[in-house]
Amino acid sequence: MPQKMQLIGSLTSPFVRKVRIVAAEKFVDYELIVDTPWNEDSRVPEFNPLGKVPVWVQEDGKTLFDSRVIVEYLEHVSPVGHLLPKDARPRIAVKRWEALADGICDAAALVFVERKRPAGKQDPEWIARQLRKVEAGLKMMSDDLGQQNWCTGEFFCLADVAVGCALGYLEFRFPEIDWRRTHPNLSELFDRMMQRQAFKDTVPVG
Ligand code: GSF
Repeated sequence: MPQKMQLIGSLTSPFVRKVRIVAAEKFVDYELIVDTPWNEDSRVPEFNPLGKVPVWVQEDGKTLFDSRVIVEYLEHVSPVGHLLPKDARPRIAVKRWEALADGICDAAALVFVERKRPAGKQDPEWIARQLRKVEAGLKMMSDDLGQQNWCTGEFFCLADVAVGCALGYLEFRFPEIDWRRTHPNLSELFDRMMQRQAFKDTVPVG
């Protein structure tokens, strides 16, 4: 008996949020298994040897990671709510936006982890290096968005989902980074996205 598809993830991860939003926008039904990889009793390593969330479990039990692979899979299994163009050039442009947004999340997550270490063991230069990546990434996002309604122009797509998850993660974990003031166009884009039910339903908690 095939099982229901499952998403294993935490309620704070921007990468998990990206998958939750894509699944919701494409009406893909699945069971959310909440598991924080940092917890001692986390079962994530049983599904992903890299120990990271999100992990997607298909009906036949086969697992998928990372978030970029999972969203490609979701685009393939559900014929509605296309979020990834089929033609190479526009598709690559969307994946580049996703790489930029995910890269900001990677750098921010490294700061979050470093700040959980005892104060005396934290490396301020390492933190400063990661925060420079976040700031430079935000500037490129803002420059590339310009005054368009959505990241790639006319229509909402995966690029906007990834950017929205990155901005929402910064708002949640790094309130001291005032991206809304330095990049008003990103602020308008984020508020536009927050009107969508999939974004409302996945605001980071905890
Ligand atoms: C990144 C996932 C990730 O870093 C993806 O899915 O796109 N390239 C991957 N997940 C973090 C949680 S969070 O910061 O979003 C994670 O699971 N970290 C646990 C660990 O052991 O690094």
